[in-house]
Amino acid sequence: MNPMMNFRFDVILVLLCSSVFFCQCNKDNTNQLDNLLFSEEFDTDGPIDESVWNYDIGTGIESSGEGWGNNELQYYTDRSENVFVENGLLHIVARKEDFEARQYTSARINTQNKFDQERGIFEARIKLPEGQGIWPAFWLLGSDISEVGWPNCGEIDVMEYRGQEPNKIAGTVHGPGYSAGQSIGNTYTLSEGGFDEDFHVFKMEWGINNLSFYVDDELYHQVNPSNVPGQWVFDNPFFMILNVAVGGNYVGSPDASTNFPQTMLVDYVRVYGN
Ligand SMILES: [Ca+2]
Repeated sequence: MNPMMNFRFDVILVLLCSSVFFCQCNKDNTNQLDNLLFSEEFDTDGPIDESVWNYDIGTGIESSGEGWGNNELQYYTDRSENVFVENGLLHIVARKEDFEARQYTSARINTQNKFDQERGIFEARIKLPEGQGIWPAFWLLGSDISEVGWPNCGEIDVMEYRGQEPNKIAGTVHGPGYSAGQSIGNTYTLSEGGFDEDFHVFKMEWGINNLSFYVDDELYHQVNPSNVPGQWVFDNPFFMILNVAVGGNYVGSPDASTNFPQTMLVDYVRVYGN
């Protein structure tokens, strides 16, 4: 090889090494997160498994304030009319009916004190309902919420959605100084069709100082401590929540165009860690 060839070879080698190193950095958060820690496949028909899940009941007045802190309109129940497992799928059903002085019922279930995890991959395969005022979500709250309150505990919305915009979902984080209207989120829009037409996988990878949000393995949102105008609170275990709200600040009320009942179907919820 002449000196010029050597030079070119060195440059190419350096470029190759840099790109390999760069890729390893990007994937470093996920490489160690391949151990299945939690798997809810919803393969037993009937009520939800209460060794894993709790029901949130009522209007939220005891915990978050009337309307679950968001002026939501539904009354959450544990009745089979609102929540059950059938044919491998969790069904959460929002209904229009008079119940306990409310006009709507639905369900919200959580893993508080039964399963929580710090860092890892949290994913669920879900087919969403649709319609003005329908607000389903797959989300996480810091397990220290009973000590420090919200938003100090942190909140990670892996997926939330406005039923009147069925082609778009959002992934969002809330914490002290960046909650509610100041939360840090981004949206993902389907190129065609709606999230009510088929199942999709909603995934959040939680590494050290990094949260990454995916739809069907497509990355659309990342958050790290430099993005949040407040304390980074994603260094404690979080528990999971699945719900379908009706009305509230995020979506507005249902109207004459909204068809009831509306059902969220969940095929599975899985958590991987190291
Ligand atoms: Ca299933």
